[in-house]
Amino acid sequence: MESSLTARDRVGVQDFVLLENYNSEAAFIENLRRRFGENLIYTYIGSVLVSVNPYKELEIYSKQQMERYRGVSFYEISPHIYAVSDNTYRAMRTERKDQCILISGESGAGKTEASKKILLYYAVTCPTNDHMATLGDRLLQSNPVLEAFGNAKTLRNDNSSRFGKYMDVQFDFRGAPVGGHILNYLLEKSRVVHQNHGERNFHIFYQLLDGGDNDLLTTLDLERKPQNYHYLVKGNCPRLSSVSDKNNWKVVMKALSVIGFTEEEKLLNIIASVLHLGNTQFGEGEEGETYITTETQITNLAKVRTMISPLDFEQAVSARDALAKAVYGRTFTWLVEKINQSLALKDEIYHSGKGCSVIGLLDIYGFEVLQHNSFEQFCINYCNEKLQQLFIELTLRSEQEEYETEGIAWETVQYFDNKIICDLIEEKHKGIISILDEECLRPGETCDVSFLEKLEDTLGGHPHFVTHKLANGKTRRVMSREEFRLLHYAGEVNYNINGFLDKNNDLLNRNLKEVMCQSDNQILSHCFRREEVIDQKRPEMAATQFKNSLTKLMEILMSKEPSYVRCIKPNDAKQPGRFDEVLVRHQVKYLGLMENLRVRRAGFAYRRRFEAFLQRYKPLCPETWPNWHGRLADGVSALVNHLGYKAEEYKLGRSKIFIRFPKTLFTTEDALEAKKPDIVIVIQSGW
Ligand code: AD9
Ligand code: MG
Repeated sequence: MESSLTARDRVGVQDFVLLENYNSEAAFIENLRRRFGENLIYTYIGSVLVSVNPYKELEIYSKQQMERYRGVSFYEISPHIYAVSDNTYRAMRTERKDQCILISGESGAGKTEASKKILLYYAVTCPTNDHMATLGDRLLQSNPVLEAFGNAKTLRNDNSSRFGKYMDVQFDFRGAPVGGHILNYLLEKSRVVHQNHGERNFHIFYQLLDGGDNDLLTTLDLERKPQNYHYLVKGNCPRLSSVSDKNNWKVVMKALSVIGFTEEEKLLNIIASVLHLGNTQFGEGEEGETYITTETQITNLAKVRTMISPLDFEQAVSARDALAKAVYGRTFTWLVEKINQSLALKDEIYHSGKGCSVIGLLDIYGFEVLQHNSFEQFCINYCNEKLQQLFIELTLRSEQEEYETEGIAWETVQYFDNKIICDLIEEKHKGIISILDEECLRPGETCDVSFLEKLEDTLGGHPHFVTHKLANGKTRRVMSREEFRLLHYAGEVNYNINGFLDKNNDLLNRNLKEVMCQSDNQILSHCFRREEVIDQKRPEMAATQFKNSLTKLMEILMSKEPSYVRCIKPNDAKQPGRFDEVLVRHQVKYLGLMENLRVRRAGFAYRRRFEAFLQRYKPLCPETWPNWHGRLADGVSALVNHLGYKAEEYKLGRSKIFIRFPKTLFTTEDALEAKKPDIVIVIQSGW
């Protein structure tokens, strides 16, 4: 604990519950800023870890650091992602209850880095199981592979995850990692065919072109320059200063081999085909029919098979793009399946009857507000609403439960319940997703505009829904006629409806599916099943699929004991040492950190188990020093009486002491600090 007054002034408090004025947002941010200035990027709110992205390498992740955190109580040592990793692990071991760590924060805030550090901690510090000695490596190596295929450079993050990821790590009865399983959510497929200015396509394309050797590129008939490929030039950003595509290519190829992958050739063929597909140009015939004008592309594409169909020009372009998206998206899902096979728990462990426990890691896209927000942002922000709801429910519930088990009266806390926004989006028949599905299915002329009208008819008057028509000039920002605005818990977002129906439909020309089924490339024939072509039933629409997968995810998370890491991005320039207060304040607000702190401090700033409290402060009281032999509660009583705590300053629960004001604790800490030389002398003289 950073105890002396001067240190506290300089580096702030390491747990926000110790802030004198816990209702003040300014004090909260000042505390973050001070700590950030000292490279102390981690701070607690009770057991929640707040992390500020340093945008530079800090020397705090070494093996020695891991050792420092092993088996050490949360509060004895400075806050760290390793402390959360270790505490979660120990809770799983001692309580035999499955755990999960939920990492949230906006794009670029450090979620993926945090999840990698947690995984590294387990891979390095946990015992190994003889059967699964390499599992730790495979768990770690799944990251570069998934990042190559699922991450991209965006304006906000040079390595932005464009899919959501939930990973279970399974441990055997001895605490060794023995298996893993990944669930992936909604890859942003539209990026395959289009990128906004300053952004890139998925990393793998550039890695292949930059890192693949000459023979490989010749076989795939690819040229080195990304500029030669339509699908790679939309963002006008072929290279990144912060990333070496060539080195990463090597890393990814090595990772694939650690995972035990044998289908590189087929996989790269698909990646190359997507590029060739993007370069396929169409011409218009005399009778309006479309023909393909680029011969080389067709020869190449024939390797995965393709065909010509009577479509007009626009239809042909959109069918081509739909095919590219489908091929890439399904290949990504296939890749996740492959990784899962490699991480799968071995039968002999599964059937050993000794039971496994699980730690789940959730690293999912953060709340996004762009200049132009579309269907993808709608889904991403909906997901964040759900996670916020879970967070509120679980933190409140666990606080209440703790008060009850300790026999201390619960004091109600006011907070904003975002259920109303979740309902607005997901409610059956009346919610935005239902209305969107209905519009997609309605026969006759439907379009994005009719969808917007339907939304206005059904949802007009909802306090969190606004459109140009409904706004009546009352809104702060002028809205276009093609937008609807949602007042999310994290702020207002305008969604442009163009493309909503198409993206939700996610339809692929049946003939194209048929061709893919027949492909000689086994990955493709696996991804496009014959049954799908024969089956006349319409598959679920994209938003509904996403909603259902989120419902399942919430069930998984609810069944586990959660820990939280809340990530904050200090500036938009991706630079070290810059702390933009306005930006941080916004995140503190929408991550609900002030509410979190209020809930945590409802009544009491600080709580500690009797034995931990006694152990730390026993030198301050002759009755408890050097050892207390009676009941723990009596020892704590004797101690606080001696220290002169007044009745209103604290309460004794069944196993913990609850202290109302930080000041009380600081005074005690300062007394301990002042006493230290004496204690050292006592210890040295062999007491
Ligand atoms: V997104 O929603 O996937 O776009 P994330 O995942 O929250 O986003 P990410 O973890 O990718 O962000 O972090 C962005 C960049 O910040 C990284 O590439 C690092 O350069 C940098 N970063 C993040 N955390 C740390 C850290 N603990 N130490 C050093 C960091 N650098
Ligand atoms: Mg990420």
